[in-house]
Amino acid sequence: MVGGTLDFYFFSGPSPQKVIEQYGELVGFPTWQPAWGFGFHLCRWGYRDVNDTREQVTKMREANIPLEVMWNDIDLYHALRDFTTDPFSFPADQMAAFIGELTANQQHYIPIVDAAIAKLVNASDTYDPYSRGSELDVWMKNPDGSEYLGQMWPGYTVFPDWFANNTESFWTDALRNWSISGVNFSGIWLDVNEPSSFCIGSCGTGANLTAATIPTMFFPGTPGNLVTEYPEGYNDTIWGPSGNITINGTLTFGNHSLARVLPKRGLGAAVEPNVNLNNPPYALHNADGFLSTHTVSTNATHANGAVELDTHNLWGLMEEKATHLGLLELRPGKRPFLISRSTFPSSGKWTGHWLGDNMSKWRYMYLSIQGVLQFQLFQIPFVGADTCGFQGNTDEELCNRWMQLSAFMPFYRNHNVRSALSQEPYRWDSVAEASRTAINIRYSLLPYWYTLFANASLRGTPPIRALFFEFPDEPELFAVDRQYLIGRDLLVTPVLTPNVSTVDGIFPGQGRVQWRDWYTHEIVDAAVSKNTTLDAPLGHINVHIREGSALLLYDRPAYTIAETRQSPISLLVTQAPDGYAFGTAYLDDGESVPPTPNTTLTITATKGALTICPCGTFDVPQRLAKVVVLGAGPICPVEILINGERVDDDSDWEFDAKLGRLVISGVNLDLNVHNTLTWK
Ligand code: MIG
Repeated sequence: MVGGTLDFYFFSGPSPQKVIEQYGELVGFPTWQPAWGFGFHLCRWGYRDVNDTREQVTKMREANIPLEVMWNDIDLYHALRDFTTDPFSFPADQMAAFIGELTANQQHYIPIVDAAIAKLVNASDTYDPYSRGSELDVWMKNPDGSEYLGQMWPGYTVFPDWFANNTESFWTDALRNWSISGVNFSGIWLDVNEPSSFCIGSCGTGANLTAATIPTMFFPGTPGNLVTEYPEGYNDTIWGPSGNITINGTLTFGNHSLARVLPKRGLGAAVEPNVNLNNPPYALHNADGFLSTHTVSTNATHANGAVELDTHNLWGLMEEKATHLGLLELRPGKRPFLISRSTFPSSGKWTGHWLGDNMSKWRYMYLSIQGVLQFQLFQIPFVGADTCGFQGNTDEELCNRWMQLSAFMPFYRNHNVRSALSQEPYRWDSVAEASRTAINIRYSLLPYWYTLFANASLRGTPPIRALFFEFPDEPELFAVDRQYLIGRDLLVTPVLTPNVSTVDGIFPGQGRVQWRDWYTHEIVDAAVSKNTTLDAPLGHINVHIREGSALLLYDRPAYTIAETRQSPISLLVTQAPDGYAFGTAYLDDGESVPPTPNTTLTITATKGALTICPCGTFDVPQRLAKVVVLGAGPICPVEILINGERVDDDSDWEFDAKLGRLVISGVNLDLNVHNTLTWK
């Protein structure tokens, strides 16, 4: 914002997490995500037609890499217009059939919706959303009351005015008509809703409409705009144009600079008596010059008389709200799924977010961690980066590491720019394998993710945490931005540089907290208050479990979220040296808008005992099949009791003295009742 009256709120905390929760109480807690939203999403700009899109779904299945949601970018559109399908490459009947196949396989489809609406180019042109919107008077205006003209991919455009009376119902109708006509989407991707416009300010009234179409030569991959970049350290001559690693590259990481030279800002603007809307005092200090560059002009006017100068940041927020409410109307009672580019305080009530056009660079994979952490502060916790990178070409090694990192982020989508090297995870064997490994862990952890997001929606608790959120008294953690926590209990230490097979990470707790390796269950021999070097060969992401945790898991993660949710349940309990462990798991049907029946399981451990206590009205269909207790030792138990009854068959449990690991597998318990396990 560049002016206006500023109200300041102070949040007393005292802990970092309390501050975030208190901010959430002010701006609104995040919307509930449907369970399927936590699946893996695949997208790119440049899928040529329905068959090209379908082929991705098939190839993912053949490679046995779980695909939950298939997306299309603006390739889908006819003449690049919103709410259409290209009659040749994406005919509506073929789209309906394709989405039908996805639905039959319990998969989902998401299309893009651009902010600008194409204006008719001549009298014989037909485009219903424009005509209908004009009838209902829902477009933004110039100060003189005439229609405000912008320019986007389809040519000259108008923009919905979310302050006008009919705009929400107009928008819902447009979504409904599109959905009925063949694009039966499960969710919506809101792009360019800052909103973007190619003209610098208004394109002016009386412009030549037919001449306005943006030449597709502006698209990446066309002459003059070729995609030629590769990740740092990429060796073009040795690796060839496939992005495959054939030998280790030369390390050039660290040369990349993001810094721009900013001009000095002038003083004295505030004393101007009358604000010039198009050249106001306190222009943005972003080195891009005119405030309206590539967005709607600051003097564009809304139905209530408000001007863009004062409401610019609300455009995306109001579009998100309208889209969320529209989806609710289309599918009453079902949680709307939205991903949006523009956000503002309280956007999290309506939508999730992706971090926008990043580059296929190691540096941007690293930056994605702080991006996701920032959006936890903003109460828009369902967020993720374009995995494997958007601009430029990726390569095998970067995509391998990134597919693994994003599997431990809330929103998990691989997205690519038009004409860059294909980067679907099946394209390289090592990336396919790394993805299967990481997605398998992600899906087994779904109950944990789901519980963290329930706590976000109920009280604003951030699901992803900087290390110092959990350990605020350890100053050595304040600057850590290459690791993060998922909830309280999982520490992620990804590789963020090329050509390495180890990674350095710090283990919080200053030696008082034990951390165990996710894969081996071994306790890490961690240095106190400084980095420990961990093995991290390609295809392996380090994840560690905090002592005192009790994680509810799906024992048999499957191809889709719906199938995974049928899985029997297992418990992974990591006792602290005094026997303590605690965790909760929030369970419901995964799709209904709360209030909806739900049950919270509270899992508590003490020395030699574990209780699982249900509270709520949701009937938990899955049974508890397995319990793993780490730190149950050091002495092998002689007797195990489940709800007071002795487990007689020795093959139903085993004990590993070195890990202090007790595995009880012969379990088949109803989670709707109170259960107790004891061992001695
Ligand atoms: O002007 O729809 O950030 O994800 O692929 C570019 C094409 C418009 C910007 C989005 C990007 C998307 C692209 N869009």
